[in-house]
Amino acid sequence: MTKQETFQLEFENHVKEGLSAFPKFLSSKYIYDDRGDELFQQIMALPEYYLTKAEFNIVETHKSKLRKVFNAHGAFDLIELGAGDGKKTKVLLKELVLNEVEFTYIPIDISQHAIDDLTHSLTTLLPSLEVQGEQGTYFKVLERLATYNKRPKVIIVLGSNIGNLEHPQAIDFLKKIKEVMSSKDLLFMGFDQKKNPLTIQNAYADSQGVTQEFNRNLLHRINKEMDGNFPVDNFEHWESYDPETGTAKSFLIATESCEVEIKKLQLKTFFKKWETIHCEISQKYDDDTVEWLAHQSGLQIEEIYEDHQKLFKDYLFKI
Ligand code: AVI
Repeated sequence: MTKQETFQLEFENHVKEGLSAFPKFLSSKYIYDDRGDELFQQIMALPEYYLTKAEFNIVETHKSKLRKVFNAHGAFDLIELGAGDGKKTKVLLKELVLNEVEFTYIPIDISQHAIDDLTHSLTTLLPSLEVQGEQGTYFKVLERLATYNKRPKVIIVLGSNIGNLEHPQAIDFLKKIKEVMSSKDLLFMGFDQKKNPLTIQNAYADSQGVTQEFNRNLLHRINKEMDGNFPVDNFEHWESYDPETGTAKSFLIATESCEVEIKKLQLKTFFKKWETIHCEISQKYDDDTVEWLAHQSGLQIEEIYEDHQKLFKDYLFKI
């Protein structure tokens, strides 16, 4: 079975499970086809979605410090998990290249398309940069790199992607990264912070409805790829941020009762009016919570970087 076929089967099993459950759920992991990627790019450009701008500010402000920290043990591999379009990373890469630091940039992404686009744009922007894109799941590639590459590793995970995982899965994710790290390696990771609840609520319930379309893409994908008949326009996006737990939750809510048939799965499922599908969590953190996650995973916080509006933080970890 190809990687694509395995992923598709996983998606189908997930849909079967999530739509047969009570309450119903679907994972935001499956939003990202080409249309989903494009909608996420639009989200990152929204005035309300402060995360990208804040992390960009962190990288821009602290780039020279980061260069020194990353380069502390000489030549290294800069490994990025979930590279995307690399807009924030490009600031770091430029800083390293302009200062003639010896390193190889290794972006890892599940999408070969994303890797190819990024590599292509870097060839023009920074011709002397050594790029070695790797397509695949993070941990398989990381394990392989840890076995064959003996230079110190700096692993970067930007964008608070960890926030889309519940705490136990986040710990699992950090533990897996920790397993491939040795004493000279570093992990640099973004964690969106708890703040005025309204700022968070607005970031995930934008006035242009892009986040709604982003979530609805799950239903479009089911209709297209599994021969489903979701009346997509009858599902509205609802965001609910809990300032106590720091969890922002996304739902799609049926505004009319309906029966949905998904032929490929031989599944019929009924929605009552106002019934929900839980689609995503976007966890917000504080230093204590990140400290706890690090402790649970066998990592130590070495340094914390913050943007000028105090919205977002990147943490530097070692083992
Ligand atoms: C990818 N991830 C970190 C985004 C977030 O903020 O949770 C996904 C997203 N969902 C709605 N808007 C953005």
